[in-house]
Amino acid sequence: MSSAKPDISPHPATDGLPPLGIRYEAMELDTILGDDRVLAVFGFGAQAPAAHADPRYLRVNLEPADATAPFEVWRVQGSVHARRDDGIAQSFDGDYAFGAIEVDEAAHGGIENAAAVAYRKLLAAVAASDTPHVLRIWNYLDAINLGAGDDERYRRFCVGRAAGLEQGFVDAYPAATGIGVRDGRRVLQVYWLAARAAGIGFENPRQVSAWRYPRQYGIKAPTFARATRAPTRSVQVYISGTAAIVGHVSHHHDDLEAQIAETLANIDSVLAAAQVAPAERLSAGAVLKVYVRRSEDVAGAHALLRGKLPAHTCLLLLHGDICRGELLVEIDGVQSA
Ligand code: 3EB
Repeated sequence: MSSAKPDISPHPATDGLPPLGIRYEAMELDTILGDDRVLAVFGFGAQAPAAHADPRYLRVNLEPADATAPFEVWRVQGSVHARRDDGIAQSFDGDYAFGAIEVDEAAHGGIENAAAVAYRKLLAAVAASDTPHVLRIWNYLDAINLGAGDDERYRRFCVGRAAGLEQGFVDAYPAATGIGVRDGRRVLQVYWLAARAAGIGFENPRQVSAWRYPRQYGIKAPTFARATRAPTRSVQVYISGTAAIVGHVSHHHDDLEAQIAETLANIDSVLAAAQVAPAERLSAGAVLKVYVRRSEDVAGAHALLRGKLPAHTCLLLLHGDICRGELLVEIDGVQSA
């Protein structure tokens, strides 16, 4: 008889990762990257450095509302190793991994196949790692609303993403964001956060799950959870891109204030579903990114959110296109408690 204690747990060990540190910081990029506890750094818009030899840096081509946007910095507890191979940038500290891939659309026959290629590479990269559990994905593509009906670029992206995901995640769908950039550069950008332990996906009772959207929104439904609760020792919930969708229907056309109120109601609802206590929901422990379609709405969106959220909630406002033409604003972020 073996003296080894059998593992009777039906679930993988989730012994409680340290929460990821997520902050907006206005420091020099090289100073930030000098810290080996930094897992990833994001710059936003044309003023940010386009690239860096360090694989941990990624520029997202969404223009910030303020001329000088801070960097978004992800910090971990372990020391980070980074590498770039086969066009994929990755960094690891043992608990977490950051990964980023950019796929040239023309080189792959268009956005649909570029998405399939990106997701196949993502799955292969995480499967080959000690951090196979994808907690969160961001997708940024140019001209997201271009094209009519099922030919709309966002819908073709969804078809390609579904094809690329045939192998499937090891867990249920992670939380995600899908937003349009306007840089005219037809390069699909996908980046992700993965962990050595699995998170738990949550849906929003006020919304139809994205993967169950009816046919009218495209051939292949989007594949994401409304939120992922990270396998952390303290509560940390990654909130997907959230907009004024109730059921599966967009609400409050042309009404910025009502769309923001509905979006915040949706975020509160999904955080409640993820068992975040009322006092912690959209509290000072939230770091939120606000994507605003029309530049003339940015100041108004900022003022409305500042009026509704605690003073210490971190907000970053970016010009971005939302994947349904009638939506003026979308918010994603992380709630820590
Ligand atoms: C929505 O609720 C808004 O395609 O990955 C939000 C988050 C949206 C992620 C995606 C799309 C995606 O349907 C759009």
